[in-house]
Amino acid sequence: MGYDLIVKGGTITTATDTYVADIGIEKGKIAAIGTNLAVDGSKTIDAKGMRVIPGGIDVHTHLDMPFMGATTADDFVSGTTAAACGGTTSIVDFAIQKRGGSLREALDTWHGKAHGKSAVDYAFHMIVVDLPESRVKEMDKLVDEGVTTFKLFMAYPGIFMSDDATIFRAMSRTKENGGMVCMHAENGGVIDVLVQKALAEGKIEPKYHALTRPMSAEAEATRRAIALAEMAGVPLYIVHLSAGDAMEEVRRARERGHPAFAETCPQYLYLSYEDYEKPGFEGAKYVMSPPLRPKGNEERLWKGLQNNWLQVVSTDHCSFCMKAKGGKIGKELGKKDFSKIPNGAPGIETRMMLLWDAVAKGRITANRFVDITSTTPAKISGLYPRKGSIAPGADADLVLIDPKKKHTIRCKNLHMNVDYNPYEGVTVAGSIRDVLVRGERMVDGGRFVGRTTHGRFLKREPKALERMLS
Ligand code: DUC
Ligand code: ZN
Ligand code: ZN
Repeated sequence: MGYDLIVKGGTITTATDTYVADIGIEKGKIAAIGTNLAVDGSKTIDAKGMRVIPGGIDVHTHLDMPFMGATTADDFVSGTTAAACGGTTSIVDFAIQKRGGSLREALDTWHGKAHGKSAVDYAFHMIVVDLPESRVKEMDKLVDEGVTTFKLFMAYPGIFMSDDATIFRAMSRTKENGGMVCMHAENGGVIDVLVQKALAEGKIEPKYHALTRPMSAEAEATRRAIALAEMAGVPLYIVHLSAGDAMEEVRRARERGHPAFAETCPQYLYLSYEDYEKPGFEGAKYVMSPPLRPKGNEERLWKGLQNNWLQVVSTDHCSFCMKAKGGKIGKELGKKDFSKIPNGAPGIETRMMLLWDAVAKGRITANRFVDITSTTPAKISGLYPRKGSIAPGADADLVLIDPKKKHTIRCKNLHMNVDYNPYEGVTVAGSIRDVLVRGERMVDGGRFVGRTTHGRFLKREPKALERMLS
């Protein structure tokens, strides 16, 4: 008897190689790769003419998250269905510590939100908002349970923001326990002053969200975060980097030998400040933090991706409807005050196709595309080689891209539970045809056919970066 399933004759594309072969799958794992694998009763998927890539890994999502008086439109069911349809087979979502609460409590809450409600495999980061010395040891326990990354904020005073002492304390602990700090790097204190000043002057429209969060507030915080990591002697991962000036800080740190890493997101590559100037309240669709930057900034980020000054593209998927839906408040909350617009935008379903379009346009190679959307995210977050690779023994998380089937992004054809799409009407070069998560079909011919109970919690390995760098 042959394999459970053979993906036949596709162009296998990894972070390093491109070749035509068959992939034999057994018990959800890749069992063999070869030419003309014997079918011998196996089911087959004809992948001729398709690109076969390791499933996308989105290491930055917010599903079922309460934030700024609202709750994200997507929960784990809709968010991970959308992820699968968009070629993403694993996500790392953010659990959030309550001020004064334990990390354990927060993790249990997020396990409850995701367990039995996810189409794709999932892991968690922990957002730390409150870390007195007495709680530091709680981090070790999380690392033991596979929650190895801790997001801290230098922005959102009064909600998430940590002071330098807290950040340094958390970083120092990751040196002991093999975890890593992920940083939201914007100077929240300065931004707060600018926001209050704008509001006092009657500046209430969505564009003031961007105008009160300058690039230099991101660059300064990035520089400070790197300095703190250098003092603690630990690697650092900057999340959702938007500004070219902040990227230069990461680049400089790497050049002097400090292991600093950063992700950017499609919105910073494809959208710009001009979107805030759309008529009426339209600009609210793009209110996220950090904000969209002036035209020209995106060219710097593309250059960063080409040169490995940026290593990952994630989404920061954090969807809010424009208008209230299903009892959930929307962005309209900030109609009279931009600072009350729930921050965030949808992106989990469109990341892979937007980035594949960059391959078609010659901005990045197909191998670099796999590297920044799957392999390096897996390596940095402690999921590699189980995820992020096409190799015997790896999970059979495979995506078949039809590189010739252009399609136009339309909100009505997507699976995210949100009433707009930032890329409405944009035509991209390829389409996601088939998606497997651990050998099980999630998408067939572009249609979702999976189970939203299939996804499993991924316990991640500590010291991921040490392994990656050695
Ligand atoms: N930025 C957003 O836009 N939304 C959620 C949190 C964040 O950092
Ligand atoms: Zn953030
Ligand atoms: Zn985020």
